[in-house]
This record gives sequence, structure tokens and C-alpha cells, in this order.
Amino acid sequence: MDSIVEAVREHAWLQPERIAILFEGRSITYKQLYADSERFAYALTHWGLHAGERVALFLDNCPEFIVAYLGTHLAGGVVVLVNAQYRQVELSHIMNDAGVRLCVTDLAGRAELISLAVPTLAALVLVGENTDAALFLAAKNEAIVDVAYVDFIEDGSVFDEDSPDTQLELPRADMPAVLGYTSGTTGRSKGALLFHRNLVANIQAISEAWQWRADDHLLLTLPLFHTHGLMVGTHGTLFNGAQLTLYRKFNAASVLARLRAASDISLFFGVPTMYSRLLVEAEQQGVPEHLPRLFVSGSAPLSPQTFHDFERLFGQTILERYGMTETGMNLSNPYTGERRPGTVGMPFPGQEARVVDVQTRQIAAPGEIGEMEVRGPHVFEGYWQRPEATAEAFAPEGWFKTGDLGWYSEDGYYTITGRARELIISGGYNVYPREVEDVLTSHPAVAEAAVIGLPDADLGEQVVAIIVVAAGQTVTPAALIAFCREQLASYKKPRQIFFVDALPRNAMGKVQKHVLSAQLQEPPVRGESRDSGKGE
Ligand code: MCA
Ligand code: AMP
Repeated sequence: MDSIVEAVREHAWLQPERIAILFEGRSITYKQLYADSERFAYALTHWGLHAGERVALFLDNCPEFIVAYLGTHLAGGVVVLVNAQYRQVELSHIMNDAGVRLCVTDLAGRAELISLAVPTLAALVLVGENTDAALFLAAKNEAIVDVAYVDFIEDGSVFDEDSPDTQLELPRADMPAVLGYTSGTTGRSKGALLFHRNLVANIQAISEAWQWRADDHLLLTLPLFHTHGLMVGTHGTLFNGAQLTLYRKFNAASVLARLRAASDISLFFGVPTMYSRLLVEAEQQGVPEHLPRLFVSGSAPLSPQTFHDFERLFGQTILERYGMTETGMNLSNPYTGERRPGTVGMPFPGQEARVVDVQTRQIAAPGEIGEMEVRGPHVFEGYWQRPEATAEAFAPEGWFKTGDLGWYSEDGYYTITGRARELIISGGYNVYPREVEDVLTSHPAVAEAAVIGLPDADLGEQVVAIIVVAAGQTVTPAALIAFCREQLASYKKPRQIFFVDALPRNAMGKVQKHVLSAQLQEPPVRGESRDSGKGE
């Protein structure tokens, strides 16, 4: 099997009437899923998409997302994943960096995109209600001039007229499949380029480790535009010919209600914030009688407290695993065997991990903290058009430097202890301080800004900004928060703003964020007041 879409085609042959996706009252069989994907691929090819060209998906969860994903692969295109909350700053960077030629989005996405200068972007495909629309097309090499409304599952008419005059070929394992944007260790966000073979190798390993079967049914409330929801949840389902109940978004009460309604859900994947919210909800509502056979947590550290509370209330241990956009899943607690709280287990089958000393790069002994490195067929090919960043990211012999710090025990369990790079993980979403600082310092009233993560009971970490106001200016926390919210995805906005006269700096002039972090976590000394605001 060379690609996920090939697996879907096989299931469409072998079990055409098997339901692949359930979404808001709609059910889509494997046969229909493949036929729709094929129709989308024909339309792309007919329109003029060439192999290797980039198609961005800028959409919230819906079945059309999956159809467009598979269809792009079938047309030989490369999918660019875009968080649906991204605003002008992030969108402009990703669309231009990836040289996106066509973007599948909705009306809200169109409103964000239409004013951006993206010379390569020639067409938008709109997923939405309005199907009496014009043609699926736009002028090439010009600003976006035309837009098609496509509801390709409910009404495939736009594509039907494009009769299959081109022969579609399944993607080969060595063709590029996905660009996932991530900041890696430093700098502006970079596109991690994954080939079909990386995706297949990883999902094979995951399926083996978690015993994913055709009769499994995943309740997926994670967004499809990130690795966790797409390359674990969706790939696993489609690869194994299993079933997916897809929610537009997570809500703890709805998840418990769904589990209570029927006993068919066998898998649930989430970020730690989802588990702590499920716990709060279940304390009030009670725990459903039938539970999935497997609960998996990842994308951020699951606290041992949440692990134990969940075990006490739900009677099940959450399986914690560790992954990255560049690699997919790397390490996992065992399906059978001890799931050890606070650890991320051991490498998936066919994959390797090690810890190296940060300075000497020598392999660390058990118990010694160093940088985690991973290797295997799942590891990405490199950063899109950034040979230097790619070279820096790899140690000799194909070891990928994750930028995460950790150690391993004598009996082979790995523990992540921190990050070598500056990264805040809030509710499972990554926030790079530099990006928020750049927006803050572009405000006329801000002279300097430092952004850090502080512990947060719900989100794990929350984004906080420390600001030096420009001479002669005044500004409120609310105004700065609103300013960030306008330009960036809303989850990146600072939740609190602190005003200071000067930022602490070391002899080299570098801002000492650990000092700020320590100061803000200390209880204020009596008589001292910190100038802060939540701005809400
Ligand atoms: C939403 N908001 C947040 C977050 N999510 N603020 C901080 N951190 C967040 N994570 C803000 C919104 O911007 C909005 O602000 C307000 O909260 C309400 O938005 P809503 O959408 O209703 O939020 P929610 O439903 O409470 O969302 C919380 C969530 C969500 C369900 C935990 O963040 C989520 O789905 N997280 C999962 C992310 C994920 O898939 N990560 C995997 C990445 P305002 O009102 O101002 O607009 S892949 C990865 O990390 C690696 C590879 C791996 O190992 O998996
Ligand atoms: P991304 O940049 O979206 O690829 O996020 C990957 C990062 O999420 C990793 O480098 C880790 O810092 C973090 N991460 C993922 N899973 C875990 C986990 N189980 N425990 C701690 N950190 C995690």
C-alpha cells in the first residue's frame, strides 16, 4: 500500500457499503468517499493542476475536507494544511511560502483570503450551502477573480460535467503528499514536507501498536488540519477500513452524551485539555456505561494527576503518546502492558529514538536529560525550500533532532521534560512567542514585548505578554489583546498583559524569559503591585 487514498480505493472495492464517515446526520460509505475523491481529482486535473502543485485546505472539520484531501492526492497534488483560525499574518506567510495554487475553503475563509496578495493563488473552491454557483475556476496568474461553490458530497454537479478524460494514477510512495507548517526549532514557520511513504509507514506502525481493526469506530473531535486529527485519527480509520464519527469541534458534554447514546465507539483521541474537561463534565453528569476500548492523549504533556483522576473515574488508563508534525507519531505507551503516567512510552514498531547530550551530542545514559532524537521511515523529508534548516534539523545517519528534552529509563520508557526551543503549547495548539511578539511590537504604543507561557489549569500553558510601553504613549491590555486577535489566530492572543519599565536582559542583551516567568509565578510581595490586566 503506497498511500492512504490507495487504501480507501481498496476498501471501496472490498466493502463498498461500509460507512467510513458519520458527520451531523450524514453518512458516507467507502464507495461514495472514493467516488467523490475521484471526482474532485478529475476536476483538479481538468482545471490544470499539475503533479507536485500545492492545494491548501483552509476549512473547519467536515467530510469535504477529507474528500479534498484524498482527491488532491489522487490528482498528484500536495496538500497544505492551514489552521482554520489563522488570520492575515499566518495566512499570508503560508500561502506565499508554499506557493499555493488552489485553496479549498468556505465563505469565512474566502473573506480572509480575498484581500491577501498571493501571486500563485489562482482559484478558490468554496465548500458551502450555495450550489447554484458559477464555475469552478479562476483566472490563472491573476488575482482571484472567480470562485466556485462546491458542495461535493451533497451535489457533485460541478464536477460531473468534467467527464473523466484524464487517467488518474494513484500516488507513488515517493511522491510528496503534505506540507504541515510548524516553527521547528527556530524562526518563522516552515513547511514540513511529508511523502506518502512517511504517512503510510507511520500509520502502519500506529495501527499495529494500538491494534486498530476494521471494526473500530473513532469519535474524532480534534481538528483535521493538524497531525493529531488527520494523520492519526483520519489516516488510521481510512487505512484500516474502519469508521469515523467526526465532530465539527470538541465539547465535553457532547462527547459524553454520544458515548452514553450507544456503545459503538471504540476509540477516542484527545489533547490533555479535552481529558481535563471530560473529567469535570463526568464528575457532574456521571460516566457513560460503555466506554471506548482505548483513550489516547497527545500533543502536549498529560499530567499524572489527570491520568490518575481519569483512571479513578473512568476505570481506564489513558495511553499517552508523543509526536510532531515533522514525524507523525514517535513514541507510545504500550497497548498491552504498563501505561506509565508522565511518560510517553517507547518507539513505535520499526522506529527508533535516543537521547543525546545537548552540548556534546553524545548518547546519554538512562536517567540523563538530553535532546530527543528519532529515526525511521516515518520521518519527514525536510523543510519546504529550506535546505539549511533541513540540514540543521538532522544529525548524521538520519537522526532527526526533535528540539524536545527528555530522558529514558532502564526499562525503556521515555519522559519528555521540556523543550530546547521556545514554544508554548496551549490546549494542544502551538504558539511561538516570536510571532506574537512581532505583532505586539508592530503596535505604535509598544516599545518592547516578551511573550511567555505560564501554567494554566485548563490549557496546560497560557500565553502571557510583558510589555514596555513606548515613551509618551498609553495603551490598555484590552486594546493589545484585540490587536493580536485581529492579526493572528485567536488562541495565540495573550490572556494577560503585564506592563514593566524594562525587560530583564543578560550581558548579551538577550531577554531573560526565565526571570520573567519566575517573577510572574511568585506571589507578589506585600505592598508590591504588578500592573496587569486580562483585558476582558
Ligand atoms: C481555543 N481557544 C484557545 C484554545 N482553543 N485559547 C488558547 N488555547 C487553545 N488551545 C480560544 C479561542 O481562540 C476563542 O477565543 C475561545 O478560546 C473559544 O474558542 P473555542 O473554539 O470555543 O475553544 P474550545 O472549544 O474551548 O477549544 C479548546 C480545545 C481546542 C478543544 C482544546 O483548542 C482544540 O481542539 N485543541 C486541539 C488542538 C490540536 O489538535 N492539536 C494537535 C496539533 P476568542 O473567544 O477570543 O475568540 S498536532 C501536534 O501537536 C502533534 C503533532 C501531536 O503530537 O499531536
Ligand atoms: P507540532 O509542532 O505541532 O508538531 O507539535 C509537536 C510538539 O508537541 C512536540 O515537539 C512536543 O513538544 C509536543 N508534544 C506532542 N506530544 C507530546 C506529549 N505527549 N508530551 C509532551 N509534549 C508533546
